[in-house]
Amino acid sequence: MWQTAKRINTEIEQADRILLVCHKNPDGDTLGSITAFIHYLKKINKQPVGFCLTPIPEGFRYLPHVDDITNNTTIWENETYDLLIVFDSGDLSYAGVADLLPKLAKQPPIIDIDHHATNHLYGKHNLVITTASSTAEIVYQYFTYNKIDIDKHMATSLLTGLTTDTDHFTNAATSSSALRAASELIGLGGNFSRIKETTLKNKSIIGLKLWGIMFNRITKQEKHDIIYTYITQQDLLDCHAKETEVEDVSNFFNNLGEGKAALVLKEGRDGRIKGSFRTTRDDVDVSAYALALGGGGHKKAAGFSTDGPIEKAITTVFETIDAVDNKLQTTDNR
Ligand SMILES: [Mn+2]
Repeated sequence: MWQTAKRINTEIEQADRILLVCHKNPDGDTLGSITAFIHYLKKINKQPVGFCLTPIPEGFRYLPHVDDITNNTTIWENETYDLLIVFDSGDLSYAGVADLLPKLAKQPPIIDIDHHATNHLYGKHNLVITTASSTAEIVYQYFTYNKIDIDKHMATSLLTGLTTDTDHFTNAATSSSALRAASELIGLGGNFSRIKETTLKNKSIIGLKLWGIMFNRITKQEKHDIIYTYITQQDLLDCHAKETEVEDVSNFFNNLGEGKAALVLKEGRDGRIKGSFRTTRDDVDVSAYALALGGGGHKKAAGFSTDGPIEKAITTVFETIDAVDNKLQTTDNR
């Protein structure tokens, strides 16, 4: 694995113009990873260009160089880059650039840095560690392995990724190496209190009202021991809320002491239903369900999208879970 880190370092040394991509609908991990890397590349006099297909949440504006990340797709048209680095994306469509890549004048070598179990290993070099808490932890290891100095700006970026993907060091991804990395990063000047302002002290009255609606709808599906809830576009309209205001709910469900897994369904503006599974149990693999529903993710946190309306999606989801469980049983019995 660390051979790959070495090869990537050599590849970067030889490159000049480097395109960096964080996944669409970016979270703290993909943003923390890309901004730490942009900062590093600038320090060594490279020309990094950051790209994200969709807007960056306002709360993450404190990260260094977020203004260097554009959503302008013209940076792909007929352009040439020496290298392309993709952060926290299992494949290029998840990243949001599958359709953009062919527009480049020349196909650059791709570096894939990620921790998703469902990663397609689409890069020339794939620094994919599925046991890592976050992509930021892998980037931290990468810098450490290659003896690259991590300054306080990079530390804040990487600590953001670690903090958000471990849900403030509470979820199942919180390993000793994640805590060690976080501790080191705080020692290097990572601003943990600034991170918390965005990730914890960010609740609004509107947001809490939406949570109230979702909490009211919590249902336990006895057969599979799965607890679920949902939110519709009408709910958002009724509360004058934005979609981003429901983001944290599926993580919050991790605090539930009941059920083998939790599922949150959200109706999108296009009528499609996005679902996210969470579990804290080691014997449950929710990525198998998500995969069967056309999505992907980790064993303990995975997502998918399916046709609406909500009632139909609920039926589809539990039929699929049934099929997956039955298949697992047949393989077990062999
Ligand atoms: Mn991640």
